[in-house]
Amino acid sequence: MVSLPKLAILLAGASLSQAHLVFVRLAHNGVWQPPLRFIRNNTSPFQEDPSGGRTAESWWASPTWPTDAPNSVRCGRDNMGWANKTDVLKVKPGDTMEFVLTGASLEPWTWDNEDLVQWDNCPEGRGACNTRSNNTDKSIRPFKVIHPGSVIMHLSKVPAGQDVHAYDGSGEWVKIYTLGLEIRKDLWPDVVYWLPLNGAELPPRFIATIPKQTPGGQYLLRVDQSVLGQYGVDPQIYPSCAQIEVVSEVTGDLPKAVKIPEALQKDSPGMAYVPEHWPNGYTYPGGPLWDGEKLEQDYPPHKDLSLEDGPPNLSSA
Ligand SMILES: [Cu+2]
Repeated sequence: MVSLPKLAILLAGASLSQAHLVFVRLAHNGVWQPPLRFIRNNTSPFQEDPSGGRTAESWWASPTWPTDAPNSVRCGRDNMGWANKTDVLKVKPGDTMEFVLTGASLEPWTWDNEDLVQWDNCPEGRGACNTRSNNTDKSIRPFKVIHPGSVIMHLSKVPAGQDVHAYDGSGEWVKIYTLGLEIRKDLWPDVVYWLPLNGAELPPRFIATIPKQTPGGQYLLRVDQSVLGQYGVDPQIYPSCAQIEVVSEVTGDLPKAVKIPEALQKDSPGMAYVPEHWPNGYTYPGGPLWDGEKLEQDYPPHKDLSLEDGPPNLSSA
């Protein structure tokens, strides 16, 4: 019997109340853009889910759930209501795209308060911080990931004849980025280390590359931290979508991969903790990963360890 990582247990309660997050800002080739300029996001304090489902009315940073309205799962509650107010960012294949998140405690209507948030001159070139208090642990807290789970990014091409401002994401999505977990034998028996969570310290950067083979055209670029479902609690979804136009000589379509919300249901691969598959049978959520050439199953690099074999030899770890 494999024990669930202690950290996940400790955080399961917290994740429901205080640990929510929203990706609010992107950098293109390392240049930070104004918050939400290219990202559809409903920054109203209270948001409606048109399905009237589990999140019929939610606080702005509350999670989306797999059974919420399809469009809420794709790009966030009421994202179509904001699509027309969102600009389109021109990019090229090979360009990098980075996203930064804020926590639920940093509401958009407080963003002009410099005691809470800085958007410029942040340490290490990050896209959000609080520099008033020298970036101490307290001040970076709103920018942490406080859930176990992967950060993933997908592209969905706008169908011919449509404009990205009107596209609802009901077509195909292909994953171009995953930051998931590492197996750290020195943490035995809780060997699963979620890289976005980073022990609840400042998270790593979330930087994807637009694959060189990406055909020209308009796309939604979706970023999400899908929180692992466990103990009967459904997975949580924290999607944001940027509107981009890829300027490229390449023609055609992306490989067909997944539909959303179908690929992000609670029984979909990677969305929930499954004891008999943990961790060696674990697959990341959101379908296969496309590197521009190959579309491949997206696994963590954990095949070297079987928990059933007992503690690893730490001297060789
Ligand atoms: Cu949360």
